[in-house]
Amino acid sequence: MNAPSPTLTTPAVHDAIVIGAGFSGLYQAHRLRDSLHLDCLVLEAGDGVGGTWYWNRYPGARCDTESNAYMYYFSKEIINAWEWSERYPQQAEIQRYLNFVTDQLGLRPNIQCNTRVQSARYDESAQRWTVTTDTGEQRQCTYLITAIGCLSSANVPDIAGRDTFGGDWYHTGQWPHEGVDFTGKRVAVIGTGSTGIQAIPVIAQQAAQVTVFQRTANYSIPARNAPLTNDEKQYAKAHADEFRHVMTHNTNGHAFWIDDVNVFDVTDAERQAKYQAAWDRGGLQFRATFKDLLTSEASNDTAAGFIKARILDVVTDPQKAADLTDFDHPFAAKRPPIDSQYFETYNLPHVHLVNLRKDPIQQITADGIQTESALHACDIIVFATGFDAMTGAFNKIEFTGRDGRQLKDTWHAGPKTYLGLQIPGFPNLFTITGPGSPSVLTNLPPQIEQHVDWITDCIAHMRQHKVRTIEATEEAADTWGAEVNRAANATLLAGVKHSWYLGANVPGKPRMFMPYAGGLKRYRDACDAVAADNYRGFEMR
Ligand code: FAD
Ligand code: NA7
Repeated sequence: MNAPSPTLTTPAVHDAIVIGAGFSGLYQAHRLRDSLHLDCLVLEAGDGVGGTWYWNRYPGARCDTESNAYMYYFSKEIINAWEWSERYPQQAEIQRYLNFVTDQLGLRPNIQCNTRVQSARYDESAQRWTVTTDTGEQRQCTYLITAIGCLSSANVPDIAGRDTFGGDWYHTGQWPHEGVDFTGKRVAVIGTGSTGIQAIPVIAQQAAQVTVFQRTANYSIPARNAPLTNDEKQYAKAHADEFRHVMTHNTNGHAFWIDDVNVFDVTDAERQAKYQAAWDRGGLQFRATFKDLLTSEASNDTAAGFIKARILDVVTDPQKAADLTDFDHPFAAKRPPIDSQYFETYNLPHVHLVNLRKDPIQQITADGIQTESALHACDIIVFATGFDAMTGAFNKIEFTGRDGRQLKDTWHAGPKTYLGLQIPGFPNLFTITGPGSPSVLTNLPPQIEQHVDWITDCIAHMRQHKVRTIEATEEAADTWGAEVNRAANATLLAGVKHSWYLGANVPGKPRMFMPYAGGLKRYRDACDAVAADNYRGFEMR
């Protein structure tokens, strides 16, 4: 879908430029334009709005967050005008939702699609950013806001021989808009994260043969997706304020609380009953059964054991069952997937599993994937290999800040931010869901609203006090970095050394725990306290 480009009369100098037209960019543009009355332009690489839900069109793509929590809550009008059809919305439905919001807010004239920002340079004398796009166009602005997504830079592993493959290959995050026909095809799927786990059962319904290449065995909880009943739809609207309250006052941004009880506070029988009830209900809420699941290994072992037993109940082939449950990390210490018939799919005779820990990939040949023990012939390879998370989209833009400093140098040893909102040396550059914010560890829409509201209030404050520039100090960023480390080390998450939360999935990427694991409520309180204390840790000039 083509969004109209601004006309030639659009001035080349804007108050604000927002990069990206997903959940973040759309809401940010609305707030800057409609609350602060700024001239705001959104530049988007894709041919339409939607961000993640514009790009990730692989079979089975849907949200793991329940629909009543995967939406904006800032407008009652929008809440009441939109209706989700399923417990977990599919990609196409979320994309429709974001187009609907774009139209409701009348944002299209402010969005220029098919425009990838290549560089952004700060001019200290003019106190402006100059943004250069892939069309060679330059635009300037006082405030530059990145809404470029924490999972928007595809990670396609550079496996030897990839370019010699005679069939077609696709990455799930760059899926062709016309779709892929798997009928009669032999399909190789590399990766068993949330995406692979969603895609594999759907691909298996069409393909003649599916071979899954698993590097790390993954836990998964049944999603138990279903159409929403009219009662459920009405309940969600009638209780919107309550949902919003829960989502903004808990750790994870979802519309449920984490149970305030530890694993060993209950008897074995009570614990099993709680796990079983959560398993039967399905979804990410399984993680909320006990409050110490992510802080105590012994407690986590009980959940891991429960899940393993359920998988063994399902998978009939003993070798597949052993490989699928050969876990090497605590439950939910990496992003926990939820699924529809994932483990059941391995009972189909045309679905095979290769355990890469025992039989690593050597190369891709013209005919398929060669592991140590065999050539797995295929017609299509699907890379469900995830993303260069949190910093990947930043590294694709050449940011030059004050004194000519380059972002890639500043982040040489890992990302450094203050509250995940600003980077020392880069005045008036704001980052939505940047590294150092909770980002991928929480449900994202409520966090995005919080970031955008904070940034908007900050810019309003600057204008009210005739402040031209704001910049995080090095000291504030260092102190916040220490807090991000402390929060990670208080959980089991930081101990999983091969996790993408630490950048371990991308060769050569500095290892640093990037998201803030202290929870959304604590994070919001920290941001509010900084603002209330006259933007402590920022220099305003
Ligand atoms: P994005 O949606 O990633 O949008 C960023 C936009 O910026 C993109 O459109 C991109 O094209 C554009 N862009 C990037 N760089 C440039 C550039 N240089 N120039 C111009 N444009 C640029 N989150 C949840 O909370 N719950 C879920 O269940 C969930 N499921 C997910 C499933 C998948 C498959 C993926 C990939 C992510 C999922 N997420 C989920 C995370 C999801 O990314 C966020 O929920 C949300 O969509 C992020 O919105 P955003 O606007 O911040 O970023
Ligand atoms: P993930 O969670 O990063 O999963 C990627 C999968 O691909 C995971 O199983 C990886 O194994 C595997 N992988 C990555 N690189 C390779 C190579 N080189 N060889 C073999 N296997 C590889 O990405 P998803 O897209 O599933 O999910 C990301 C987010 O999107 C998630 O938060 C949801 O919100 C949706 P590993 O575990 O690294 O050993």
